[in-house]
Amino acid sequence: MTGITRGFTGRGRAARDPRLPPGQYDARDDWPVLNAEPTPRLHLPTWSFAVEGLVEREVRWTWDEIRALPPARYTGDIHCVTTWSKLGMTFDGVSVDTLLDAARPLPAATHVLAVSHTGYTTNLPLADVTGGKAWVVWNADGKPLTTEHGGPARLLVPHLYFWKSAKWVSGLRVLDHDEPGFWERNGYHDRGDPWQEQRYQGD
Ligand SMILES: Nc1nc2c(c(=O)[nH]1)N[C@H]1C(S)=C(S)[C@@H](COP(=O)(O)O)O[C@H]1N2
Ligand SMILES: [Mo]
Repeated sequence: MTGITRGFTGRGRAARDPRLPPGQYDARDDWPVLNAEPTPRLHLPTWSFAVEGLVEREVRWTWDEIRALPPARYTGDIHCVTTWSKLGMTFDGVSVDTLLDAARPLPAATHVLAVSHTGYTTNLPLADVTGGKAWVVWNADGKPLTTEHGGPARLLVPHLYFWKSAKWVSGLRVLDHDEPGFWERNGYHDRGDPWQEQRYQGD
C-alpha cells in the first residue's frame, strides 16, 4: 500500500522558511519594482548626498566622496509590505553610522526624514538607522544598483518594510520630532516592523 499512502504520509508542502516574516512569501528570482513617482535619471557629476538639520555640522558628499568612505556590506533579507520578500541578498555601500558620525547629531535629535532626489520621503527613529542597521547602498548582489531599483544609490533599512528604503536617496534630515513621510501620510504604519506586521496605521 505504500504507493497509495506515500502522498498522504510525506512531508506535504515544504517547511516555511523561518526567515519569512508572517504574511510574506519568497519572491525568489523575481525582484518587483515599486515606486510612486516616475523613475528619475540622475546625473553622477551633480549627484550628492547630505546629512542636514539638527547636526553639529551639515555634511554633503559628492558621488566620488561617498564612494571613498569605508565600505560596508549587508547580507540578508528584505521585506516589502505588498507581501514579497527576498532572502539572502547582498548590498554594498556605506553604513549610515559613518554618515551620521561625520555630521554629529545634536543631543535633541530623535528622528530622521530620509529624502529622495525625486521628493519621496520616509521617516525613521534615529535608533532604527544607527548601530549597524541601515546603509546607503549602490550595489545589489555584486552589481551596480539599476536605476529602477534606486540607482545610483538608495537607503537600505532591511529590518523594516522596504518602503523605508528610499530609492534615489539624496539625504537625511535630522529632527527632534517624528515627521511622517510619503507613505506614512498615506496610511502606512509609522514604523513598519515586518515581524510585528506593522503594515498600516493601527496595526
Ligand atoms: N523614491 C522612492 N523610494 C521608494 C519608493 C518610492 O515610491 N519612491 N517605494 C518604496 C517601496 S513601497 C518599496 S517596496 C521599495 C521598492 O524597491 P524596489 O523597487 O527596488 O523593489 O522602494 C521603496 N522606496
Ligand atoms: Mo512597498
